[in-house]
Amino acid sequence: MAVMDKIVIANRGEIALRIYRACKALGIRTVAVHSTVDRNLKHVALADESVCIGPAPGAESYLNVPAIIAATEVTDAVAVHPGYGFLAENADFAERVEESGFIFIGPRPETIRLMGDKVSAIEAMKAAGVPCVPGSDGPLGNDPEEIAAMARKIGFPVIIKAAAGGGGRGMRVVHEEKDLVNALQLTRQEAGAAFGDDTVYMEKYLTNPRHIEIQVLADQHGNAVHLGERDCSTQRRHQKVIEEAPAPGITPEQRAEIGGVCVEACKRIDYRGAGTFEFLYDDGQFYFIEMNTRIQVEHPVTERITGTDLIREQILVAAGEKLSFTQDDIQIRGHAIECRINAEDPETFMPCPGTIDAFHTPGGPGIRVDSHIYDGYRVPPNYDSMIAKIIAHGHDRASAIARMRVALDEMVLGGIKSNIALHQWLLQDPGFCKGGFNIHYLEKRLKERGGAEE
Ligand code: MV4
Repeated sequence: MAVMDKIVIANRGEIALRIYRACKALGIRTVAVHSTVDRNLKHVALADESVCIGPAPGAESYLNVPAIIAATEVTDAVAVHPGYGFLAENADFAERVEESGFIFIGPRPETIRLMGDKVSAIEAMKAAGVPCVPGSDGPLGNDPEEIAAMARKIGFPVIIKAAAGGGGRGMRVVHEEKDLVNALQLTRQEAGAAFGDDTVYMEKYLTNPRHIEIQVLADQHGNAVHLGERDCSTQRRHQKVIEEAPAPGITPEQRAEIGGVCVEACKRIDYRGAGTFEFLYDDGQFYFIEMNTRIQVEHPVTERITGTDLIREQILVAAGEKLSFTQDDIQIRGHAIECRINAEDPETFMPCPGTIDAFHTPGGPGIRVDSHIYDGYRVPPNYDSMIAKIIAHGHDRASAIARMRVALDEMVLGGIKSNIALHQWLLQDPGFCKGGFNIHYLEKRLKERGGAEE
């Protein structure tokens, strides 16, 4: 008997296929819910059942809560897996799923809500002993003198962030006191317009940090483990381009310490499912900034170095199973790197949808390709431009990079533009190959290269 009878895959693309595969391996039947332009998706063909939930725009299909709930009801499914993006971190959706009598494969709605508000997330994490960036420790008021005094105490530069923001949306760096009040008002206005919540808070601005995140997994019986860290510093305009695990230079002692802190925090807030603690890492210290309550795009690098199947574990803990391993069972083996392959213009980075007329995946030792595309597949213009992820593993970082270079050279992707050349360029960049660079590195190198970056 399978742990669950039937799961609705409330997503599209590579992650929908990834969820389908995990369900299939567990003997769980699947329902693919899809938009009208997504009838040709690979997981739609493979799933036991499929339901069209609306037209192409995400707002009318993958974000259409009543349609997804109805599809779950009519197919007699027991659970919903939200993947990443779309409704994955929507507390109201998780609540609707549970109120309708289904299992939401993710944290409890209250936890999603707690972490969705960055002010309450930081407050909860600080109380749980997680190191945070020095800051306002709560929402900012409107007294200019009080705010100026706070900024002076924290020390310039500071950053004003929207409580409802996150992932790079709704924030502003302030270098001098004279710019403070104006920056605060602008950020407040933008937050109110964008999120319907104008709550803002202040942190010390770390000028050149790395972005390192800790993967956790918790069951519904009070057990939690961490699966080490990922370095996600290779990004452009808040879009990750390459992720890797473990993070270069992080010692086993540092990993055990910060990982242990995250595990304790999970227990303290009664966390359920997979999650990620996002940190800025600067001068040997970790500073918590946000928590992601979903499976992430880059989960395969963690799977590869820990030998786990995170989607499988998400499903098992959602079904009420106990974690099948302890912290001591988790060993970090080798190094893994992920390149996100996007259908985009290599110069302008603009999305470039179109029909794929040739596709050959790389392979060989240590290579994994997570992708839903195939020869003849048409990449629709309506969604994210990521069409594949290549994950390379090796006994160390250098061998993972060497294997990734071979894989990128081997990959054939015809009919559309892609960022494969960007990855090939980065993988021979001396600074990238050295490792341990900060979040501004890629943008700096692109600027030096000239062209797209003004
Ligand atoms: C910061 C920061 C520096 N200092 N907070 C951007 C995304 C959002 N998750 C938080 N972000 C940042 N918060 C303080 N106190 C710099 C960034 C930041 C960043 C963080 C992670 C990855 C890429 C980034 C790119 C620019 C800025």
